[in-house]
Amino acid sequence: MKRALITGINGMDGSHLADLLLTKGYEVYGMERRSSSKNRTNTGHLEGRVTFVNGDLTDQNSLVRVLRESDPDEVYNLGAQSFVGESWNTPEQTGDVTGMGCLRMLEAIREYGKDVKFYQASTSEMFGKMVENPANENTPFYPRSPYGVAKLYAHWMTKNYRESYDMFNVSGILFNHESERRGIEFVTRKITDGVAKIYLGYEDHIRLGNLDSRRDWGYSPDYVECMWLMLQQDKPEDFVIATGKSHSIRDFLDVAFNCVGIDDWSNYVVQDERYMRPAEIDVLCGDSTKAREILDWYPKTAFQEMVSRMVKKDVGLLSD
Ligand code: F7E
Repeated sequence: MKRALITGINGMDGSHLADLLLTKGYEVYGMERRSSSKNRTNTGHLEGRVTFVNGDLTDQNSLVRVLRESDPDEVYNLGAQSFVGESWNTPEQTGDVTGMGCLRMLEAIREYGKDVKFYQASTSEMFGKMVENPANENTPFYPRSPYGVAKLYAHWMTKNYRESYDMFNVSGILFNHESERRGIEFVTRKITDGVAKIYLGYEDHIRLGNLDSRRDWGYSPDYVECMWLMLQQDKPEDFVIATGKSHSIRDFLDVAFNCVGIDDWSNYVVQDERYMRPAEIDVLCGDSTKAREILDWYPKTAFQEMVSRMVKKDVGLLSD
């Protein structure tokens, strides 16, 4: 039986990846920080099936301990300060967890000394102000946030340790991906939660920032499959994972409001300066031809289907 360690187990991707690996017969270990109030909203259903271990990406020795406890064949580094907007408020902490945290895990694996395959959660935020559209594995990077810069450091460290120490390290450069388990601070879930509240009569508007930015949005359960596939290859390589289609926040609003029978949402959305970013990425769009050719991966869930699932889930949660 293979053993996997997932950092960031309680996040959206961590919980979907754990679900997937359990169906494949893995013994799954999930790393979380010790805290008095556990955030197991996404992982409550995994209690008893996943072994939760205490560790912190800002504490080198805790990572070595976690590796000894879990003795993994595969490590998926999904832990991060992952909210781009927050990274301007806490740039140093973002650099420490999101950038240095990856280096610490790579060092811990070296120290541990056994053959461990390593997956790093790289991101389309590294392309930032895209110099080529759609972006592929050879497109130059131009991050636009402290988060994007920290992720780029982690990305290059993953590659550097692969080349320096012959480690099986891969980076998945994933474009935006969402699901019913997305945190409420991200725009997609903020919208689906807001639409559900308006539909049920709890609120009368949603406050948002820039409505014109465009993102290439896929569905998280489809995307975690790539993480696993990348570690099953003979050769460690990096892959761009995307749908190849970009939609604006306005498009997202159209579909989400449409799910509850509202065609014109203009009276329900208020633009608020507080949610504007110091530097914005206008458009992100990715080309995952390499993943299709080598991993035989393609996105299964359409944009409309994903939005509709998220709205339905939020209406259900608020109606309970
Ligand atoms: O913003 C705009 C905002 O916070 C998307 C993370 O998973 O994907 C995610 O990062 C867009 C931006 O996600 C609001 O300005 C407008 O243009 O949902 P988001 P993100 O920044 O794209 C990448 C790939 C990651 O790696 C990240 O970890 O939506 N926007 N109004 C807003 N965004 C938020 N959060 N809130 C608003 O009210």
